[in-house]
Amino acid sequence: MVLALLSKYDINFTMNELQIELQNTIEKFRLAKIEPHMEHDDANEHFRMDIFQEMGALGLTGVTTDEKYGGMSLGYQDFCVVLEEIAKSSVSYSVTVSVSSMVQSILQKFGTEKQKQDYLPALASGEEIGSFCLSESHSGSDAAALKTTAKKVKGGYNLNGSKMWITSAGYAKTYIVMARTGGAGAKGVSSFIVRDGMKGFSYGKQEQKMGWRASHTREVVFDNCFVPEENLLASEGEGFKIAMSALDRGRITIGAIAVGLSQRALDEAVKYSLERQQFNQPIFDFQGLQWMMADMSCEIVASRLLVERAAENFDNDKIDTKLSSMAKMKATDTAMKVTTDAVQIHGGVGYTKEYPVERYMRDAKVLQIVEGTNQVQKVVIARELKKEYTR
Ligand code: COS
Repeated sequence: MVLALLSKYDINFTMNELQIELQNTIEKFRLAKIEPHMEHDDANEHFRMDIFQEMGALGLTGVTTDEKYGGMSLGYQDFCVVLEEIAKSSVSYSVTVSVSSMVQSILQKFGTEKQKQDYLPALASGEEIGSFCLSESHSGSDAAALKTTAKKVKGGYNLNGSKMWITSAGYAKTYIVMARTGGAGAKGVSSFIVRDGMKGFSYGKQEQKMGWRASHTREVVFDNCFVPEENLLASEGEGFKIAMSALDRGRITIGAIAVGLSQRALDEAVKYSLERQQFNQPIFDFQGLQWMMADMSCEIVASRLLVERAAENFDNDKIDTKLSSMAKMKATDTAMKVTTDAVQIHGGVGYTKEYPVERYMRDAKVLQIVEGTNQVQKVVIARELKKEYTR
């Protein structure tokens, strides 16, 4: 079976036994449970909580969370294998898992014991989803300019403002919200745990998106939303650093999702080009197409190795902001290029909904934008370079 062999060749040479087992389990699951719905759910912007909860039952929704709180206590290299495999069928579900896990990583790193016990088990088990709220209408790349305020009042804080483009908003239950408790800039930002159903917390418009259509993206609104003191994470003024350090991890996981998407697009392109005949031969036999697919394959392997190395550093407690940004940028630019080429190789039908590659191309675009645009990644990489060279 050409497709399966291709899909696994590139990856197996660096995977350990546990990762191979994880990949096999997820492959069976995604082909049986996710793949059959994707066409319909993409067309109808439909998210299925039961799929997420089934992934939870397999342990996939709390991979890096401590066993003590119901997670699998695995590393980021293992988590990348998980996300990559889910993304081969659905970027939407892979992203939902990734963002919910980023929320868990924040709670695990910065939460008090009580906060961990209160929120982690439901998130790790997949019973609930977590959401990360940093961006606002006027502060996307310039995250430290956020305007949502958290005013100190008796027993807690009153939140006012709104957050934009929030993944899973509406069906997530736990939201990590960055809001301003102090003056202008990064040092005035704090992080809070906000729960669905809190008074003054509501949902704004749901975005109509080009891709990631089975995952909802929505505005969240705070109108005198009272958040008790015990929901502050770490201490006042730490919020921006909490968000940035979470993004160091999140960017690696977006890279892993991009690798899975790219691999699937290559699988489909090779399969189609071996079947499609023109001028009395499979179009695969034309050197022009062979070179395209050779380049696609090479870029995917390079991206995967970069993502793996970034994840390995995290697993070894070597926080490497520069490598996270490199992995995100390289893997997502690769996904955009590879999915575009996959459409090209399919020709006219590639542009129609008869084949899934048009969805892959739409899903790829936003990977270059979320968790910091790839232009922001270059800013981060350049700043780290400057630090290294002027130390
Ligand atoms: N980990 C921990 N702390 C970090 C950090 C990181 N990765 N990056 C920055 N910080 C700290 C800095 O050390 C600094 O603290 P000190 O003043 O105590 O040294 C503080 O945070 C402010 O950092 P900086 O001055 O670099 O902030 P800038 O306003 O210049 O912003 C960028 C930097 C552009 C890199 C940041 O705003 C960014 O990443 N923007 C993109 C936002 C994003 O990804 N949004 C997506 C939301 S989720 S879809």
